[in-house]
Amino acid sequence: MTGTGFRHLSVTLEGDGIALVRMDRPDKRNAINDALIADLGAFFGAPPAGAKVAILLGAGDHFCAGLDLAEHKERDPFGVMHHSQSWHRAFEALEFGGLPVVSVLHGAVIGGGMEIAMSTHVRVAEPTATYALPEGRRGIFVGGGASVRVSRILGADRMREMMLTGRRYDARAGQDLGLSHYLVGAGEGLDKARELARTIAGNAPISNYMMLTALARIGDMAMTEGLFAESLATAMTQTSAHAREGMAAFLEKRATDFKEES
Ligand code: 1HE
Repeated sequence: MTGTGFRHLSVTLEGDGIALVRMDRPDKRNAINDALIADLGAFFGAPPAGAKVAILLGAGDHFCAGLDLAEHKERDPFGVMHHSQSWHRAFEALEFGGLPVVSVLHGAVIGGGMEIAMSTHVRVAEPTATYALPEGRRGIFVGGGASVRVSRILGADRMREMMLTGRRYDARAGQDLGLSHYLVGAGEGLDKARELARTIAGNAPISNYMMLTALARIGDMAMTEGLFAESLATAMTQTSAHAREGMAAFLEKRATDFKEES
């Protein structure tokens, strides 16, 4: 199945419930304009029925070159606030919408491209991947969530140094720093992403849902609240039909058969 109605995304629903979501502006290095943000928000806000996992990638030689500097228009502070928040809404839908997302990172993972990438749950990098936050050179600031999501991974100290000096991290350094979870050979990213997506799709849907919606939020809480929220999440999960099926399948030495729960 191929999705329609998007301006800069091409979507294919493969077998096994894997949705291939490709940012499709290779001539502009998949730079993010308002239409692409709207497409990402629309897809991840309402993923197609049957999608269990998404793989997000960029067409051509780059994942994403960040904010579209050509379509960038001057706005008043209110306008910039709305624009930044439109990115936040799209990437919130991506991170917390309930659909696990595996990204394939290659070439430029720059500025807003890094902000999208760090919203994805599992990141596979190829050797060409380059990470940078050149906002300081352009006279702007991050506005798509990097101060939170990149900081969580690198720490505010390292992110600040990266922005101040314009440092670029290559794929090896990115892997060592946690910007990617897997570093594979040239051209091997999509195969690895499919392998990981199939594993994720085999988990109980309710467990995946809790991992996506609870863990990052619990990480933001103080210990008492975090432990309480964990107990609530486990109470929801462990009393589900998926838990009964998952544990029974193990004890009966058979494959699991997870049905969608209401
Ligand atoms: C673009 C963009 C873009 C390419 N906006 N048009 N992002 C940046 O500062 C990154 C800017 N881009 C680059 O550094 C380079 O383009 C790349 C390293 C990504 C790729 O280099 P290369 O040699 O493969 O391509 P190119 O020749 O530089 O670009 C090809 C075309 O894509 C060219 O257009 P053309 O009409 O001349 O063919 C470029 O203008 C166009 N292009 N990147 C618009 N970003 C919410 S805040 C987020 C803030 C940010 O994201 S700041 C980071 C912005």
